[in-house]
Amino acid sequence: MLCGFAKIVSLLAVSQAALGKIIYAGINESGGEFGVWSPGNPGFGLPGRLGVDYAFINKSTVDIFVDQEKINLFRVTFLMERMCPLQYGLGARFNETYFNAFADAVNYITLKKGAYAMLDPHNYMRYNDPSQQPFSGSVIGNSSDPTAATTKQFGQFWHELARRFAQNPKVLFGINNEPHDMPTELVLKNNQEAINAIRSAGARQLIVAPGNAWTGGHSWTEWSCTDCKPSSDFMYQLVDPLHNLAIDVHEYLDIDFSGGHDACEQPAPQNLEKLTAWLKEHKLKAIISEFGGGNNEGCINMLSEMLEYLAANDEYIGWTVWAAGPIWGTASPCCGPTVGSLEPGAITSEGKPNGFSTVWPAAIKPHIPASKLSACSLFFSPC
Ligand SMILES: *[C@@H]1O[C@H](CO)[C@@H](O)[C@H](O)[C@H]1NC(C)=O
Ligand SMILES: *[C@@H]1O[C@H](CO)[C@@H](O)[C@H](O)[C@H]1NC(C)=O
Ligand SMILES: *[C@@H]1O[C@H](CO)[C@@H](O)[C@H](O)[C@H]1NC(C)=O
Ligand SMILES: CC(=O)N[C@H]1CO[C@H](CO)[C@@H](O)[C@@H]1O
Repeated sequence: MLCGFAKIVSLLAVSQAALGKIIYAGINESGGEFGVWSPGNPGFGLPGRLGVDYAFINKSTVDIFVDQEKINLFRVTFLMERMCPLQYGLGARFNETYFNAFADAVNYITLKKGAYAMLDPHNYMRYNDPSQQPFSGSVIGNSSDPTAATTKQFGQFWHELARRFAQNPKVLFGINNEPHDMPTELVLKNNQEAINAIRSAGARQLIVAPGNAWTGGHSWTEWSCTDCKPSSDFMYQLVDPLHNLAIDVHEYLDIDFSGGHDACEQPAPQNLEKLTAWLKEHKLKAIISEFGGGNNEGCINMLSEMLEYLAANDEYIGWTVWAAGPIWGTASPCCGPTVGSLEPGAITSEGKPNGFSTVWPAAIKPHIPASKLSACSLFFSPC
């Protein structure tokens, strides 16, 4: 945390040379999954009210991010229990009202603004009770739980969602947010079912597959519970006939990697080393779809260091920082209670400028390879 300024300057100098491999840079648009947290009340918040309990994006702030900040990727969250109401069950039957609002957000980002949108079912690979997310809900494919949705149903859900976006080359498919505390074999199985379903729907875009243990990069090669073998033992077995697959990784920089503290104490370059080696060994790419740090010199240095590391290693093709979104209000989605969100125009709970005015210009914006971000990727997405 000492000599921070000198460090930032030298990192920036390096960054100019290292830029160019990052294809996607952007932010989480969190909000479509909001308004369900209520211990002991499974139905609470379902279906929820658009614009009150939850909302997908604010088009004006998406404009700011694209036109002024030059990002090209938004991760757009939604809740599977809203897309597939409990009375329908998980599968191909959607709530068209919820879908239309979600599609409107995705289409605005992609068709109107020309950026990419990663679809993010923010469900921890669980379905049926989001009331105490991230711990509630039955694990998808848990065959000893009669109330759990099956892996096959998960495939039906993905087939339908992918079919609806198959003609939009700016859409990326994030299979699910942060699987955890479940057999890693089952994460692999559910991921593979989703990949098969997406491809069989005729969709050719990039698929982003998570591992177990909250898809943490630092713990990629480690056991995370009694039945939770390392993600590294399984995820290389995923088969995509189009070879347009990347690994989804989350990496916060605070002491326990949760994003809940304002101090950054976990250096990404060291902590991602084993994951990077694994990606290299299996010729895989990764997107860091969640990360963040607080509004302080230590975090600003360490965020810069992290983005520098990603730019310097070909295994990483993109990132989205956590989080903007229209209904965070003064709440902090990341990194201690005083940072606020990254949503332009919003303030912190202390009435101060939020992370969009503090962390973003200091640590994130300098690493957006603006002129180099291009629609021409290594992958399917055409220019
Ligand atoms: C579908 O979503 C709309 C908008 O939130 C809601 O009013 C309606 O009750 C939902 N339908 C079901 C079956 O959940
Ligand atoms: C699967 O379901 C059984 C029965 O409800 C439960 O005991 C077990 O913890 C569940 N497994 C996971 C990974 O949630
Ligand atoms: C959307 O963002 C604009 C620009 O920051 C702001 O003026 C407006 O109040 C926001 N709308 C909502 C509903 O949050
Ligand atoms: C670090 C962080 O704030 N993570 C949160 C992301 O948002 C989900 C809900 O949308 C929370 O459950 C996580 O704790």
